[in-house]
Amino acid sequence: MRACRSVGQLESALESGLNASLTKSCCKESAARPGLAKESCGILFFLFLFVAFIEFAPRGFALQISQTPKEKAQQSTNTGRAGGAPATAAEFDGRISFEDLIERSGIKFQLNNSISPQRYSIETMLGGVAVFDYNNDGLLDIFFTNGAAIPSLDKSDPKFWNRLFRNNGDGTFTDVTEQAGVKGIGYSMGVAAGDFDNDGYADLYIVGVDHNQLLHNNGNGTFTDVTEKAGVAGTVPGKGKPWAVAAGWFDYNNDGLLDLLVINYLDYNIADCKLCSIEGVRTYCAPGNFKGTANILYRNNGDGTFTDVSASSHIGQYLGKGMGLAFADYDNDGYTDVFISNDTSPNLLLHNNGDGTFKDVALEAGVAYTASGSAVAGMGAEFRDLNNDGLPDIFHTAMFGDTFPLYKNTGKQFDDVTEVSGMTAFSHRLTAWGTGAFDFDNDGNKDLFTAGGAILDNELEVLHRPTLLPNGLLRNNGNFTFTDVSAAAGTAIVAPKSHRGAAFGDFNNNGKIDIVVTALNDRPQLLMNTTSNGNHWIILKLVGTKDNRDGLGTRVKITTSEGVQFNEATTAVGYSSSSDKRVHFGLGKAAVIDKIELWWPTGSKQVLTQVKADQVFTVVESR
Ligand SMILES: [Ca+2]
Ligand SMILES: [Ca+2]
Ligand SMILES: [Ca+2]
Ligand SMILES: [Ca+2]
Repeated sequence: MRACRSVGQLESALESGLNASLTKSCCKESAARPGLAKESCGILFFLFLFVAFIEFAPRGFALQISQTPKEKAQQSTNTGRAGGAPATAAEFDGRISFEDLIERSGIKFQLNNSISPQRYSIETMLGGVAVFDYNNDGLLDIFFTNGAAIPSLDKSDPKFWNRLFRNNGDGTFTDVTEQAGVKGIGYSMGVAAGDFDNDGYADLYIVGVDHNQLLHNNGNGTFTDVTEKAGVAGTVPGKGKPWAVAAGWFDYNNDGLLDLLVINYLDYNIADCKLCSIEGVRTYCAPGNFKGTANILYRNNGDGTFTDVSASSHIGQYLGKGMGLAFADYDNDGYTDVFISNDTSPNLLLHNNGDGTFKDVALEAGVAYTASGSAVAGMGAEFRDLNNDGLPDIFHTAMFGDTFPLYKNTGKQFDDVTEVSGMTAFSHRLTAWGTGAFDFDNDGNKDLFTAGGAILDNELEVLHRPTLLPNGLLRNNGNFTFTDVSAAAGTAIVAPKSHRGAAFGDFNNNGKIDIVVTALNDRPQLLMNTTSNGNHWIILKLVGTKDNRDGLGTRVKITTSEGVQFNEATTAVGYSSSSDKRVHFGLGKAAVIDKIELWWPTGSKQVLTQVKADQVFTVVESR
């Protein structure tokens, strides 16, 4: 969050007038509309692929397919769409497309930030969303964080409750907030789902301005607040409870137990916080008006309690203004590392030394600043291998004028490839929060999604730029270049809103990654992936036995007739949000995976061969 860095930036912003991105998107959309002949051609091609799939689908594989009945039912009855709506011709030309099905989903949630004339700064930072299966029926459910009254930070009015929606498997969801006991307390921001006690049920950690909360999943549809017993209230000695925006689960010491990293934002107290104006108009303060804070690392003791190891791990010595959090073992030494995008202060790349300590190597690795030496307004973060060379790369969103930095992992350091990748042209006039790298068209290359929205709710008045911004969709061309396909991906992608958090997962188990996006003082978007190109896919559900039950931190390599791909099991993706733990791969034309190699965090390697495509496949860690 940054209102403006300098008078010069403000002046250039004023000169620039209205953000051209919306106009650009609209023009491209009309120019890109396919003609009838192309649509007909696409339909015939799809039919050919469908017949070919039926004819040549491989049979009789040795490995057992492990799916829940609902997963099987979903796949057999739903070949591409939620809600059972008929396919439109536009879906058959193979391009990435999404449709917002929130209206028919039954999800009545509205993200309520309780905006006040004082503009206390916290209002613009909401909110996160988690995509996880809380009741283990094979269907991804959705949890939203929510605000509270201001300045009391009281959540007793139902319009401020956090909300849990159960996926019914037919495109609709049921609000189970009250029965589950997950209304929450205080002004909530981020959420992280993870099974911290390895009982097979995903638990929730929620962070916020004044309260963090650990909710244990009881396995019967209810949750119990165990924050106090577990010792994870999010307080810092001598500092009280800092304003936290994100958290993530990972096993930093490879003992089979998920540990918890809490990302704190600013040294802030609503009772005496600074209030700011631009040219006499009250608006949100730039982060430069506040000090940064330390983050918190909690080590899981395995008995329902955690120990604050921020000091001994050295995590606590690195101050920042943390926004985005993402995990990956970027140097393949078997220990999960941490990337944190900071708001107007240098990013952190915390190398896991394997002895319980971390060292910030962002500067020497080349990810602290952009190529021009700037510490930009880091927002949501992603840490995934974008060119399938086995080395996880780094991407994060930022604000208008920054461009969104993209860093290619060369094995020795990271190269800033923002300009040559096409990211500058796409993003230099955009502001975005949530992000994620997923293969939306199942062609074997992970694409990028960005959730757009200006930082100020009165951006138009004070900076002469629109407050509501479109989302962005970038198709990965496979050679570290990306093509902006937002306008062609459907009106839901480019619909301007104050988008914030985004979480990713396959809600109807059809192999295409869907997205849920929050928007300030608005309904969320339920972006169902309607891409139709006949490409194959697999979703791996990892079950750790020696390792953490969710398998988070497991590195996965697959080999098919089309080459090799890499991914890693993580739920910490983007901004304030938590995505499906299952590992997805698009397979292109390959209907079989010749080899799946898994490196579990505690050190064992597992190899599977000849696995059939187009299924949710459970991999239990071999003992
Ligand atoms: Ca479920
Ligand atoms: Ca659990
Ligand atoms: Ca590592
Ligand atoms: Ca792709």
